[in-house]
Amino acid sequence: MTAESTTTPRRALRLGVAGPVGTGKSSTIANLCRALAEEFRIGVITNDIYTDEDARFLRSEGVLPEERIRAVETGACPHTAIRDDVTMNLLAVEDLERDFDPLDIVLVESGGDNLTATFAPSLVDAQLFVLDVAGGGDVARKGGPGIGRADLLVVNKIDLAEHVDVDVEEMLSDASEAREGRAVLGVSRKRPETVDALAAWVRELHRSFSAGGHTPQDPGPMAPHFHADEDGEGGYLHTHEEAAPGHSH
Ligand SMILES: Nc1nc2c(ncn2[C@@H]2O[C@H](COP(=O)(O)OP(=O)(O)O)[C@@H](O)[C@H]2O)c(=O)[nH]1
Ligand SMILES: [Mg+2]
Repeated sequence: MTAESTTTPRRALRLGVAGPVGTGKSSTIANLCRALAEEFRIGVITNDIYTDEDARFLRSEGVLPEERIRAVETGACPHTAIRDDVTMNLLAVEDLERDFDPLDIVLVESGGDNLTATFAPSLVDAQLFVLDVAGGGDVARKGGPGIGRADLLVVNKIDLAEHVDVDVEEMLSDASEAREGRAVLGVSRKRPETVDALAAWVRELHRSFSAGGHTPQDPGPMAPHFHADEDGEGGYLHTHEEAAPGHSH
């Protein structure tokens, strides 16, 4: 066991939530707020490409005071804002922490895209990667930095597994193998015990963070990926090299 220092961090625990579009990042944040809002003062930053849809969804869920949910509109490349140049997000997080001081936890939702997006450790202290069973049982085996090395992999919507012919136990065990034993949780908002397990993981992370015993891990840079042009014609291949600040298209 590592020794935990007695210095308490002044700021909130910053927890990123990444994963492909539609897997349930916003729902995961809503679940966590519902489960933890009485214990922790929580704030939320959402990242959308062009809209504040996710922030509006979360406000409509009524899980937090509306003003504690803010949107960052990232423009064309949603990953850049959570990985290469995190300035917009860091400012948003710091403003939120200042305006609602003291906050205990700030959840940052990435603009969903594909399997490649991860948060820079300079923006978040820890990150969840969210997959769902509807994306197919194989996806957990495909790996990538988020699936392989995020602090926690959430396999969401396990209530749907039987409808899409996915064996949840097998998917979870494949994921565990791909992650070399790092944490994996099967979750459904329709199964309260799974949401409780997710909340317990965050509670433990917060305890460790507050005790000074948590070290942010970098899942690694994004794999090269393809962006379609806005007119739908053509596109470009795009890399985010670890050593290169910013990137060229
Ligand atoms: N059946 C089921 N649907 C879910 C669950 N979690 C999220 N969803 C649905 O999945 C869709 C996408 O969820 P959302 O949180 O917006 O995904 P995001 O794009 O990753 O933020 C929505 O229609 C949700 O209602 C779940 O546990 N079970
Ligand atoms: Mg969302």
